[in-house]
Amino acid sequence: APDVVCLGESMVTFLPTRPGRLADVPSFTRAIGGAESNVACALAAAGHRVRWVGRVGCDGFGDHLVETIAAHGVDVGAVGRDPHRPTGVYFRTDEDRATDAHEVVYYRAGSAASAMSPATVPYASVADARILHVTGITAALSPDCLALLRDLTAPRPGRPLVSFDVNHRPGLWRDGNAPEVLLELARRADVVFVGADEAKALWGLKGTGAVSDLIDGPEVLVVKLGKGGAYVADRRPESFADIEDADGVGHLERPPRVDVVSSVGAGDAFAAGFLSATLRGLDMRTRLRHGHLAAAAALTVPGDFAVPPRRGHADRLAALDAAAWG
Ligand code: KDG
Repeated sequence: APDVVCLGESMVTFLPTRPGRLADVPSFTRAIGGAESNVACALAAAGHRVRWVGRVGCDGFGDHLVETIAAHGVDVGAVGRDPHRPTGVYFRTDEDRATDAHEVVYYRAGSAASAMSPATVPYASVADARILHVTGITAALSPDCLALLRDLTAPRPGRPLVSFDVNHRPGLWRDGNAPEVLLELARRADVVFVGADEAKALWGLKGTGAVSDLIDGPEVLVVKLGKGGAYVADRRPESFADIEDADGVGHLERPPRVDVVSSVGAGDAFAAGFLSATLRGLDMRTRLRHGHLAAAAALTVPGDFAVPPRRGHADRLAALDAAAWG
């Protein structure tokens, strides 16, 4: 049985061969993207048993995704193939280093993955995992995909622990209902990852306390503050002893300083590092540090995914004293 099942759409990703406006970029390099399969590949690299559940077309791009993700050591046996719908694709430009702004265009409306539903993805494909990792991207893909997320995360006996990354992608939400849908899904999860920037854009919240008050369901809430670090609120009663902050509600851990090449995929890497350390029963500070280390790997490559440091290496880096950390 897998330690983690990651469920969501993966896409062939086209990275620009030079900076500038999308309108001016003459050629692109093929890579792969997809928040959930990024998490799956990083968890596999950290030595965990991982399954990716998604849906791709019966086309060469679908083959490429399945083969590449499998080559990272992820079980792809439950990936669906849709004979009528294509594999999703997306293009992006380089980030502006000062503002992080970049252009993204998705060709994924009507994709194979948008046909994921309770009918096409059986609960059995996730039921045997310890953790089910999903994100808010799936909620925006189609009404069927949202119904699937609601079905898989509904309370039921023996359900895997649900990890939910809010992953607000404004370009995918057409109806203006992202704030309510993403809050509903976050509240029913066990572990939630959210960027402070996302919480501000979605719910007008400022400050980790406000986020923690609004998203009041999950036992573990991680609020990511970018260069400011990541904050965890741990509400499991038995683990309050871990918590070191003066206010008694959480812990902030700063990231190592790196020269950022592209921030796309850093959140996925962070989630993978944190979940890996969670599976290993490590304390909250160490979970945050493993998140930061995996994120640092992703931040320093142009693509959406970077292989994180191996487990033993990450353990040694996480054990460096405070001066080595931002
Ligand atoms: O987190 C990185 C993802 O955003 C990227 O790989 C593509 O899944 C993707 C999306 O929907 O934007």
